[in-house]
Order: sequence, then C-alpha cells, then structure tokens
Amino acid sequence: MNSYLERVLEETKAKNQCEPEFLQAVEEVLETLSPVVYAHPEYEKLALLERLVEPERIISFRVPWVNDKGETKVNRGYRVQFSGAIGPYKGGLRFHPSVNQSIMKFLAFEQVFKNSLTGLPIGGGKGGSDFDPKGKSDTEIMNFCQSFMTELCKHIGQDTDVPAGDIGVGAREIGYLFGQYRRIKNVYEAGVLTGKSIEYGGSLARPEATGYGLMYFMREMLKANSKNLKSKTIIISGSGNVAIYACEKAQAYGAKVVAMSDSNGCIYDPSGIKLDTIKEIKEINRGRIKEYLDKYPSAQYMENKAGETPAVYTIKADIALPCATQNDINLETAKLLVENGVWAIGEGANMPCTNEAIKYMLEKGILVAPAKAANAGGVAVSALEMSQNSMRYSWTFEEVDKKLDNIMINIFKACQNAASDYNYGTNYVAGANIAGFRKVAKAMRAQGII
Ligand code: NDP
Ligand code: 2IT
Repeated sequence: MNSYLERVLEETKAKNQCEPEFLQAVEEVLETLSPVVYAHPEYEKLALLERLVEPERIISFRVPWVNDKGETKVNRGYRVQFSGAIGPYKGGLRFHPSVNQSIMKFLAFEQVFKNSLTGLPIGGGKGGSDFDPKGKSDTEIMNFCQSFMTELCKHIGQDTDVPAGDIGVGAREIGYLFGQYRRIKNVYEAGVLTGKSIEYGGSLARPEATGYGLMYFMREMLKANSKNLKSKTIIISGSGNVAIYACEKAQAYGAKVVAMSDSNGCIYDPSGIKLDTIKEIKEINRGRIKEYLDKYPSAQYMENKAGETPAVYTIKADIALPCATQNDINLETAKLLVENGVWAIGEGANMPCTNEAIKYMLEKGILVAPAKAANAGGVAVSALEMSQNSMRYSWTFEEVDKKLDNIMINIFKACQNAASDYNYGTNYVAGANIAGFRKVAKAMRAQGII
C-alpha cells in the first residue's frame, strides 16, 4: 500500500478504535486506492484522504416515546452527514437494535462512493436508531417515528439531506416520518424523504429498485464473463425488501431461487421458492419465514445456530445473494460457499462479506458484484424520486425501470473500466471503489479545503 494511504489508515484506526465496522469499510476502500493515489501526489498536501474519512457532521439525539403499556422508552437516534461534495446528503434510515455509531458511519461512508457511482447529484449520509421494530404495534411505530422526526427535522431538507428506508424502515415508517415533518415545518416538501408511497409523491419502481438493480448488475457482470443467469441455482440471505425483489427479477431471468432466510433461519425449497407466499408472510403479515412451511410442508426449514454459518449458506448453489446485513459471510462461510460450487456473489446488502472473505473469493476467481455498485439501484431510484418531486411530475413504472436498468449498466461499465485502467482485471470491488472515489475526489479538489 502507498505510504500516504498507510499513514491515513493508521491514523484512522487510532482515532476510531471503538468502531470496527467503520474501520473495516475504510480499510477496504483505502486498500484499493493505491494506484490512483500514486498518480495524484497532490492529494497528500491537500489532506484529501484525511478529509474523506472524517464525516462532515454526526448528529446524535435522544428519542423518547411511550409504548402501549404507557411506559416511557428512550432510544438513540443518529444522522451521519458524511460528504456533501456532489449533492445533498442522501441515504437510508435503519431501525435495528444493533445500530450504533460505528454501523452508522460505515454505512454513510460507503454511501458516498455508491451515490457517486450512480452518476446522479447526491452526497452520502445515513441515519437510524437502536429502536427494535419487531413486535411493536402500529401505534408504537408511529409514536417512535414522530419522536424521531421531531429532532431529525432540524437537520434535513430537500436540498440539505434526504433520508429514505433501510433495515426496519419501509413505506409505513416513511409515511409517519413524512407526516410529522410536514406538520412541524408547515410545508409540503415532497423531496425531503424518498421511498414514499405513490399517493403523496413516491416513485413507481422504488420498492423494486434495489433488488431489480442488483440483478441488472449481475446480468451485466455475468455477460462480461460469458455467463448468464438462466437455469442457475441461487440462494438468497434475507427476505426483506432487497431480497424479495432480487428473487423476483432472478426468477424472471429464468434462475431458480431455492432458499431465502430471516434472522432465525432459512427455508429450502428445491422446487423453487414461491415468492407470492414470501411476500404475503413478510410484506403483509410481518411474520417469520418459517411460516412458509404452513403452505408448502414439503419445503425444509433450517434454523440458524449462534456462532455457526447461517443455514442458508450451507445449501449448494451457483450464485449467492447476501441481502440481509453486514458481515453475514466471513472467511469460513466463504470457504464453504466455494467448496459448494458457488461461482458468483451479488452483494445486495451493505458490506455483507468481511474483508477476508472478499479477498479469499477473489483469489479463488469468484465473480464478486460489490455492494457499493450492485445495490446502488435503490438510491438511484430515490434520486429519480427527488427529480420527479422537483418537476411535480411522475414517470411510469416502465420509464423508471428503464432508467434504472441504464444506470446499472453504466455502473457496471464504470467498475469494469476502472478495474481495467488500474490492472485489477475482474476485481470489480476495486473497480467500484476507484470509480466512486474519482468523482468525489475531483469535486473535493474543486471546492477547496473544506
Ligand atoms: P429489511 O428490513 O426489509 O430486511 C432485512 C432482512 O435481513 C430481513 O429478512 C431480516 O430478518 C434479515 N436479517 C438477518 N439478520 C439480520 C440482522 N442481524 N440484522 C438485520 N437484518 C437481518 O431490509 P432491506 O431489505 O431494506 O435491507 C437489507 C440489506 O440491504 C441491508 O444491508 C441494507 O443496508 C441493504 N440495502 C437496502 C436498500 C434499500 O433500498 N432498502 C438499498 C441498498 C442496500 P429479520 O426479519 O429476522 O430481522
Ligand atoms: O443503502 C442504501 O443505499 C439504502 N438504504 C437506500 C438509500 C436511499 O436513499 O434510497
């Protein structure tokens, strides 16, 4: 690694010792930037990388709310505004008990590069709370969202920072958040949040965008390597928004999805997953994936065991699509996947593989579609939602879907070209980092030392 990069990495580690996920994300990016940094010795004088790894702003706040029993609860809310170099901060909100500053910072940091790759004018941010939506009533969810927005509204705006969904935050939560923002601000600022329902300013194809986009990227990556999706066996971790629409598009391309999961375990249906049933369980009933067996008793349910490889990754397949959460695939799991014949990975989730797992899979010649590029379809359609809100106009499903497809084609080309420019071959992980970085670095240089 270049000596400037090494120094920045060491300093970042010293300064952020309690933030393992953030350090993991920074290390993964910096490790791939050596050839670019060699070509730009002026970056060091401008402390460009030191500025790149320091968020412009971190907001952390108290979120008090009252549950159905009348008890007062207190959660912690965050918004990390990482980089506004190429547009308003943009990125999702995650509600999950594991949320902490390290996770918020890793997600916001990665969002900077992802958003740059979309080619659209959006900076990088992320937010959320350690609130656990599981088992909460609709009223409790609304109470929480209203309290969360009462503070967050001071820091966001359609030209400042535009949150959206992520784990635990979907159309229902965005609705409650939007309502409270509108009430406090007394303004109809449609573009302040994305992922809205159609009736009040949402974009068609936003729910599908991340999963569809992932499969458009996979299609391009496989095509460039003389492969395709037809008749390939796929395992998907997760059964939330990203997983469901990745499955839908994979099936449309003629692939056979045989397994999906949630945090408790996975279902294995060798005859192919019936997605309507998954949608009913997850999107309507907010239930557990095990309930799939109620309708299809011939399928198999495999429970996750603490400290062991998630059950879904023990199933043989051609392609694995991790669409749940970070660090789902560690080195041991990566070895198992390779042993089981998996030859391509599509990262629907953010940072679903550890750095060791990625290195191992690349060494073994596995095609890896990196998260920053492969799951950028969601935020790209969020940016299209912002455009539609500004125009006070809306595009048809087909129009949005076509734009998404083109964006994913361009993102793949950008990764491929950057990888080839710097002799990284089919290492699209490096390609995505370099392509995302180049635009942000140029914008940072143009705007001076800020
Ligand atoms: P959802 O909340 O809709 O679904 C999350 C899924 O992951 C659920 O099936 C959940 O199971 C499962 N899961 C398993 N283990 C965990 C865990 N430890 N923590 C959290 N979830 C877990 O979220 P999304 O589908 O929106 O997000 C999935 C991933 O995709 C995340 O990494 C997110 O950051 C990323 N992403 C999302 C985008 C979007 O537009 N929504 C865009 C780009 C990336 P269970 O129900 O048991 O918790
Ligand atoms: O990780 C992500 O890109 C998202 N959760 C979507 C962000 C957005 O602003 O649509």
